[in-house]
Amino acid sequence: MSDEDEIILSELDDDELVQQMFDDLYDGLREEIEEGVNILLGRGWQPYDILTKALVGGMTIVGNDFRDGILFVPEVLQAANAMKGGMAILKPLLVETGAPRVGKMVIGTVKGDIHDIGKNLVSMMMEGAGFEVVDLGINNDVDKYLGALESEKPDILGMSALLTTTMPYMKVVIDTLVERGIREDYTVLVGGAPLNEEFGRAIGADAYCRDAAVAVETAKDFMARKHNQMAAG
Ligand code: B1M
Repeated sequence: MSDEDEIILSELDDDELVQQMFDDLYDGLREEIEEGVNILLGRGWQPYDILTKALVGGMTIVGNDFRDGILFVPEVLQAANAMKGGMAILKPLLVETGAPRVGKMVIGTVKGDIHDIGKNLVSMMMEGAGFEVVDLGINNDVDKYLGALESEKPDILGMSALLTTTMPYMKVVIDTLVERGIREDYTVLVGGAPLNEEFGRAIGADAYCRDAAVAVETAKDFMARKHNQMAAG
């Protein structure tokens, strides 16, 4: 592309810019994504709207072409890297709400699974809603979860899985909590693209969360119930 053809992001209107960000995310252009996020912030967009409309929207297109064999792992990794660049700018803005601490959550992606974008988004949104979040990262076996529950004493255990082959591991963790007699000590929330409500129920989770916003609302509901029970008891 010649210099004359170069797209100046700041000269695009909002719709054009979001479309261009879809293309830039697809092409794994981290700096352009960061610039796009900053431009939208400068235009008064809410961080959550940038996250869901520009970044998650773009990642959905990447996901479809990955599924259809048009994109491959290296390209998707670059797209994920570009997405993380945008998320890093938004994180402090989503987290700095001044909300009072409402509870504590330990969250991690299950064993065998290295997808972390959705989990990171959930962590950010939970922190923004006033939860203290301990993020265990990816590829967590049952001992990692149990160790963190023991040392962190959270109200909520969150688990993420993006693969049909790794989602059954959530049941391994929940069954172990039952065996140890500590299942009732925690609210267990699960999420990830291949899950659904039925799966959440079948493995004995308290709730399946379709997205990060639902995770926040569900977590708040469970905390309110817990406080009511404590007040009554
Ligand atoms: Co992967 N991958 N991937 N991948 N990847 C999927 C998941 C896939 C659906 C793509 C496809 O075929 N269409 C497919 C899974 C098929 C299946 O099992 N049904 C797949 C595959 C097959 C694989 C590999 C096996 C590919 C290979 O090697 N041949 C491999 C597996 C590696 C492993 O984990 N062992 C692999 C690798 C990768 C990359 C490393 C390249 C990269 C991950 C980079 C990273 O995360 N750092 C990657 C990516 C990026 C994807 C897609 C394209 C995007 C996932 C994503 O980040 N979405 C994905 C396609 C898709 O999902 N459409 C795909 C954006 C994110 C915001 O959404 O993660 O759904 P999501 O999170 C949401 C909700 O689900 C929910 O809230 C989030 C925010 O709203 N949520 C929770 C998630 N976790 C939660 C936890 C909670 C609550 C809510 O707890 C309380």
